[in-house]
Amino acid sequence: MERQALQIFDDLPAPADIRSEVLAGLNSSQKTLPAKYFYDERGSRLFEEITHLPEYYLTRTEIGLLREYADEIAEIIGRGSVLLEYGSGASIKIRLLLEALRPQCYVPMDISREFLIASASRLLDDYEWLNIYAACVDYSQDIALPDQLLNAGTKMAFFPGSSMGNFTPEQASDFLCRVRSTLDDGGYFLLGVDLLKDESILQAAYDDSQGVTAAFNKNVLRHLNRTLDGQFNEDRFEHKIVVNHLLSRVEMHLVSSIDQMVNIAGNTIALRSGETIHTENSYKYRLEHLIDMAGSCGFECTNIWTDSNEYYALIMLKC
Ligand code: AVI
Repeated sequence: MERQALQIFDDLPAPADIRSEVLAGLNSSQKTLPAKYFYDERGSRLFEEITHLPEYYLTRTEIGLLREYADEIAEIIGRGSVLLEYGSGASIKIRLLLEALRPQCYVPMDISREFLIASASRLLDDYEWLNIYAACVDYSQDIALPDQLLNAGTKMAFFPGSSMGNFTPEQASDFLCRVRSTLDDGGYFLLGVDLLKDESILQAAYDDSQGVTAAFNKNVLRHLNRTLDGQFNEDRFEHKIVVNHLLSRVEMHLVSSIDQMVNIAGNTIALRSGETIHTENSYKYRLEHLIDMAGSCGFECTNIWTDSNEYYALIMLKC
């Protein structure tokens, strides 16, 4: 591909889709909001802060694994690949692979446009040889990346941070199959997943002592106030975590602290005191289960790298 340091591709859902998705969730018997709406610019910054919290073991464990195994990963993939990252955020982790992999093109995909472009620009300053094709997309839905990119060589998809844990098992399976069809035969998928563990560790990781996760949870209300002309008052909600053993997931909720009526997108939503809006699921995986799911989409697992506590795993899948 010809060198053009930064290209930008936009394919975000139209505001009408956001409105109907949000109203459908708020009108269900268990109120819900899609977790992807945490991530406006402030939400992305708060999530960055979470990743540095002592209780949030996921990021530092994954970074440790990437540092330790970057060369091994590069030996498997080779140089000159097209490197696709789903949910690239601040594009920090990819830095641990870039020198070893030397891809011909890096394709960060994220829903937060400001964050995506700022992160891509910082990468270009630091890696003058790098081509970046920044895609502002909702990767939980179908994405049509241009053929010029998809036909350019071996592709490796990277989905770190246990972000797949924020999908339901059905969404995770659909996602794996969509990545498989984007990659073609010969492609690779490096996936970071959080593993099942003790409740106390999970509870602390999602309800930290500094209240950063609480602020992140409430940020979804601010974001929707701005995007859909809403009137949520975040002081009337409490952050709550439920470790759901039956479903192997940590749930985040916002609990209404009073009976209240909230206007949003031209509708009025009634909340009783104590009623919750379910804002996020973080599924925790068993390795065998994940490998089975990937296998049913046509992936073969070639490598598993875990830390000494077996809290977290990096998994290499081959098409
Ligand atoms: C992005 N995602 C994998 C995080 C998680 O752990 O589920 C989001 C998060 N929610 C609360 N803390 C962090």
